[in-house]
Amino acid sequence: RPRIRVAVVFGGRNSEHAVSLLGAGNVLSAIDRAKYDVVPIGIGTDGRWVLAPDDQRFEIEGTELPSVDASGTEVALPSGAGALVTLEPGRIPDSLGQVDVVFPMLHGPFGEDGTIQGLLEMAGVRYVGSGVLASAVGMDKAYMKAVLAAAGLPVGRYVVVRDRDWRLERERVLKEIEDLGLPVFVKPSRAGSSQGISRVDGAETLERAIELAREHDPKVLVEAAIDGREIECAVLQSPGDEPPGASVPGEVLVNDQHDFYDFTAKYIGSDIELRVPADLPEQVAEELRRMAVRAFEALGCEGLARVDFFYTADGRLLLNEINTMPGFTAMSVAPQLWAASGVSYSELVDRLIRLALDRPAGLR
Ligand code: G1L
Repeated sequence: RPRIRVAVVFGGRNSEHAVSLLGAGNVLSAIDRAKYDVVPIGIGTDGRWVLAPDDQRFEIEGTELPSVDASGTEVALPSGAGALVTLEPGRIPDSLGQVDVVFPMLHGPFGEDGTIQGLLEMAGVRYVGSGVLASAVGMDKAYMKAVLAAAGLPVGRYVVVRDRDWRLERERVLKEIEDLGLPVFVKPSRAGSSQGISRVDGAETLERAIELAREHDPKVLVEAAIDGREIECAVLQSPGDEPPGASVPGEVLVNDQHDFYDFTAKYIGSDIELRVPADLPEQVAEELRRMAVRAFEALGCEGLARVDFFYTADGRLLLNEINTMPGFTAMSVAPQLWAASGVSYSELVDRLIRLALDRPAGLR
């Protein structure tokens, strides 16, 4: 039986380059080499695609974050079968080559926002994880909230501040935000990370927070703060016609001086703790898992997603967000939740690849 060729694509021109490499490094180590031939493809911070050496260990050294080594063999082969490509600004690849399946591990703009998925659709190459629409919706918090709410799922109150509204109708926008009360969280609507996010406790810092978020995205989301425990659940597509499955829920405990679950806390510092399973009444855990699956289906997700909730003191569950490309090192939340649910990291990687290979071509 011919071995299956899997291209793992990682890196990219965005702030989460290093996060992507850490995840890709873990996938490269966990992937079953007896079943799969692996083609590691790195995208440098300059946007160049390179065929990376397969022995690469992506680790944080001191405070130095890992980055794609641009000295790798540049991926530039003729078009048609067997071809891989160089991606330069303003040029799209001729072909993504002779691989059976691509495992995209790219965060943020040009990664999890549906663009690489679209590129792969056009090239007729199968890939792991959600498709174009779910990826794009999952990347844009304003649309994500709208889709979740339209599916009847409980989301917190929020205001979307679009570029034009902010420039021309600021007073009206500020009034609308006032109705959310304080504190509020101000976030770029689309951004791969926690960058540009701030918590606003007083009206005098709101405008500054919006301006900061606008440095990352002209579309900004302002959310009413929700006082509740942070519970997360991972949803995994099932083979065939079986409905997706939900992991045991876990609770994220942030135990430090960080203002909230910020970029450093999330990826570099180890000052967050995941309690698995979350200490919840049985019916609440069951309801949460059902809601997680409904969220997955509302966006039309595929493969894996992580769904984040708030559980309030008065016993309500609210959906905070769904992440179609959650952190994916073996120690990340979604893999940990599946490990606690009986699916090891390497099994998870294998299941995701098989789901992608089994995916029918065309519309779904
Ligand atoms: F398996 C999926 F769904 F395809 C998948 C793909 C990528 C899940 C999670 C990720 N995560 C990432 O690519 C990352 C950018 C967070 C790096 Cl770990």
